[in-house]
Amino acid sequence: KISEKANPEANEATEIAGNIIYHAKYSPHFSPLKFGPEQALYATAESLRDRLIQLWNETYLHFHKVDPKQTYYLSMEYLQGRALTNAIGNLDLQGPYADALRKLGYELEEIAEQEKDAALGNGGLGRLASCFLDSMATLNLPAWGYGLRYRHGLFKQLITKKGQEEVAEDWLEKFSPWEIVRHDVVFPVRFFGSVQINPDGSRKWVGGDVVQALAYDVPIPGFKTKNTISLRLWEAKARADDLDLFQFNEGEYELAAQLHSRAQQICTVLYPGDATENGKLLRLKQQFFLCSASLQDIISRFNERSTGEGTRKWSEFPSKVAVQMNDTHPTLAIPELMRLLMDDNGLGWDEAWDVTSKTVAYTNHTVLPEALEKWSQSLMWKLLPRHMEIIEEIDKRFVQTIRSTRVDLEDKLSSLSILDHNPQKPVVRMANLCVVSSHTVNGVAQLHSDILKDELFADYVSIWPNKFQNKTNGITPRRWLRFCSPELSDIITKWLKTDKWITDLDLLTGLRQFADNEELQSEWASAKAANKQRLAQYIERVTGVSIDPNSLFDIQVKRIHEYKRQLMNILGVIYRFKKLKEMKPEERKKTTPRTIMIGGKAFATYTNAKRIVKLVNDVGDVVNSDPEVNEYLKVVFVPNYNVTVAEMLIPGSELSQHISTAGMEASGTSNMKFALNGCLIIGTLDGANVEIREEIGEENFFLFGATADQVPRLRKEREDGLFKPDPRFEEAKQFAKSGVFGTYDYGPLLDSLEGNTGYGRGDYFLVGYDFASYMDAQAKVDEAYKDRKRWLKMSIMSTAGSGKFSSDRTIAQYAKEIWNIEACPVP
Ligand code: DL6
Repeated sequence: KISEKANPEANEATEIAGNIIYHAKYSPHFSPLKFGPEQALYATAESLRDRLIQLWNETYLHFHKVDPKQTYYLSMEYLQGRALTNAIGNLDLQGPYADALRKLGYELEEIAEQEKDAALGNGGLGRLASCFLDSMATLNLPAWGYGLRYRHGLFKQLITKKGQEEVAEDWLEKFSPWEIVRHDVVFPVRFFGSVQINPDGSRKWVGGDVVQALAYDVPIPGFKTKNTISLRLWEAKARADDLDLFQFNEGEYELAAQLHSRAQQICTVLYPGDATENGKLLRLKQQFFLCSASLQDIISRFNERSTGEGTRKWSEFPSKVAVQMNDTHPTLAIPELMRLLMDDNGLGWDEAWDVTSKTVAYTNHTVLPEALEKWSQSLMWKLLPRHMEIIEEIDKRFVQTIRSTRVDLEDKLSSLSILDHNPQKPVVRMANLCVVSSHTVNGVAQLHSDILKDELFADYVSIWPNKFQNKTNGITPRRWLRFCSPELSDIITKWLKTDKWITDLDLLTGLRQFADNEELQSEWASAKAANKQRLAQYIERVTGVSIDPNSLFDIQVKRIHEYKRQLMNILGVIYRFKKLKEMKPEERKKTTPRTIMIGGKAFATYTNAKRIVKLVNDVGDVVNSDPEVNEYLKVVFVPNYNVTVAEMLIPGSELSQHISTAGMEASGTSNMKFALNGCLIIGTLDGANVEIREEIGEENFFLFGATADQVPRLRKEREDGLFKPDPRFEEAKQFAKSGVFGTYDYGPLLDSLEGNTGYGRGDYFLVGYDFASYMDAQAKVDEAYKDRKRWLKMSIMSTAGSGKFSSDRTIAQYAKEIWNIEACPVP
């Protein structure tokens, strides 16, 4: 007792332990009398939740009182990962929680490992949204996220003899302690139906199906601040009286509950397959559901925060609300806001348009043509008849304006308009709707924003030169360094003599002056070694492959896509394996031992991506069991790549591959996480790689490959048969086809690297062209790794140059240059 009085942390730990026990007893989710690790996780999370609720309430009340302009971030995806360690870290309660759990017989890490990832995303776009929320809260910005509460996320990836298999994600199978259901926040969302014209000429959307959107708030704590914001996730529900009791009692159970079942489908999975008409309809429903529920909520908050002098003027709306559309998925926010303003609130077209276009902004995340969404007009008329009327009117007015002001663009109008009237396939082009309606459009790295301005949206730039901006992506330094690599973080804090870098990442440049310092280098090497050791244990646990912690850890983790060129990576591995096999034992001993880890999910219907996963696994099986070679080379496919796996891989990485065809990766964000953790990059001049290389210094980056402006010419040459492949490329392909890696037919995959396949033109992604310079760069990596001092210096310089890539910087720029919002710290 005496020592606790003298030590406030010990006091706090005792209090927390008491609170954990209280929750284990009185907020039970399991049978009583058991306090295993799982029970401890839920009780610990609930004790934190108490604090988060308190902070959330204070934040909400404060925003309500101050009534600042608020941003709403609309995103179909969030990749939140685990929340426990993050909440404890952001609330600065690491010590007390670790002590409290120790009193109860547990280590904090052991309990944290019980938690499942909240996996409501697919890849970089979703993780970016989650990093942004962390920064919004940390910067005390009045900003919120809106998304959907998918019960089964995207999918869980299993690796079997067949390659990738998908099973439903089970993060919500038991209860999630992090969400607070708001039974009073429910909005009706309509689908189908028809448009009724009232006697006064106004229009109303009536009939159809109506489902209820119920709000679940996930509190997002800022780092060392009281401000705690919301990720508000919508769940779709039918009402009790939607159940047809008569039919039910007649034994027609499915028919009786069809509205319930249709509502349930909406939040079942993220990106349901869209090859069928049903699949397309469901995706469109999901998008509209997110937009409609969120906008009704935003409008009701706008009215609620009225100063008490009667209802607010709608013209004030853009000075109180900013809506950011994360890619085109939430585009329906535009016609839905127009509809709510006109049909439900009586505004005229001009007034509603003025409000809408001053409120919404759009971030583009890809230039890949197949990812630029287009919805069939007939599907839209069926599901959203009123919205189609509004979209037609927006398009008509846009076309009229251009016709009367820009005759020079007349022949461009067919591609600039929102509606594509191609009789074979009339569609709505969502990106065009976004550009026409938004006050600001941004890309996510300088190169990508330049491509948007110079190519994809060039004609729009000539109409609205000031509409287009760049906002280079960023990552939160809390999750991606402080919490996932405490060892390296402590070293950084020690050498910088401050931990302020956690919220002011530019301070990392202070490490540059010590990059040659032997003491720092040795501490740096031991932190890296500890992280590698931890990673090696993890890999053995999940794959059964034992890897050498002294080998060079080389990692490529991201969604599997042909433009990201995991195929080039594995062809390089195949070539390396062949050469190692051909070497004499004494020659092999001189090589740099490497462990190559590749991870990522292939979209369930993307055949070539799944073939790549299979190839990596097959190559791994052969290489890892080859007694001559496996001391020098190991190949591991890391299954079910997600945020938690990334938190294990990234701190233990030494080299990471960001090798997309130049011009195709909008930004990339894992490149930033790796660089921040002192991992060197082998990469092309693509996306944010360009800026990372500028910041960390070209001598610290293994560059190769064609540049974005060379790509069209090279594709043409490839098509015209003018390309002379490097012999190493041919040798690797032939070896891959030779049957060494099993009986699976890799012909169709490898043939996409030549001939008229893939996108209709052979080797669209230029693997063949870039392979030679890729292999040369890999040889430079091997040499550099042999020089330990040089490598460590490069590693320190990578971290030191990563300050620009904090999502705090990105979000501060969005706040100032797009949203026009200011910090609103809770006192
Ligand atoms: O901006 C976040 C993230 C970028 O870092 C990636 O480069 C980009 O591919 C990704 N874009 C998407 C959009 N859909 N597709 N494809 O996920 O956004």
